Amino acid sequence: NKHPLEHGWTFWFDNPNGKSKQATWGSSLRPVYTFKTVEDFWCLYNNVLQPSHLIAGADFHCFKDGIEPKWEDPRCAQGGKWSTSTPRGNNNKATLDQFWLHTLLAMIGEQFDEYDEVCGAVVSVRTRQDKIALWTKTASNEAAQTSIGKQWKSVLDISDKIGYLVHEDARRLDKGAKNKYTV
Ligand code: M7G
Repeated sequence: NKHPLEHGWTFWFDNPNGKSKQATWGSSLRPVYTFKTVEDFWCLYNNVLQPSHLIAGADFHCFKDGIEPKWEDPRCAQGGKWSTSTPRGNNNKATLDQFWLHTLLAMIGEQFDEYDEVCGAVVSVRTRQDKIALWTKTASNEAAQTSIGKQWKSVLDISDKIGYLVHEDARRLDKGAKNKYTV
């Protein structure tokens, strides 16, 4: 008897070898696995889903079933993301795996008070600095977002400030976009 989760969740993978400056963003982004039970989550996680298995340039996305990990998805379009990068150093990869696992467990266990606001999470392996982000639905809802941001920091056990970037600002201003909230 498997233990069902509140929602199904889908893992998406973006093949960095398929990326080029000319290619349209997201053209190599594909849903790869959907899980609906605790047991299936662990099976996937243990076999494939640790970020330390990824090569530089790759991302894992884990989103609520039915939500695409794109600004363009109607559930994401008015939203934004909290993000943090892992500290440099020897334990970098272990820390990234731990951040990712703790984020996934908090999401699929619906641990956030405003769990309905959560769309999904993204981990990005980059040569300079790895990063992880938590996407939420309604950027204008400051109370919900700051509550999620604070809870996420406690899930990750970090005390450094984290910022919330609105997708629409990222879309319009790219690297010039500024955080809307910090906690
Ligand atoms: P990034 O999220 O800043 O991180 O994305 P990265 O550089 O470490 O990969 C870089 C660029 O990809 C952005 O400036 C956009 O041009 C594009 N991009 C990223 N996302 C998440 C989206 C998206 O959801 N939709 C579209 N159309 N472009 C995106």
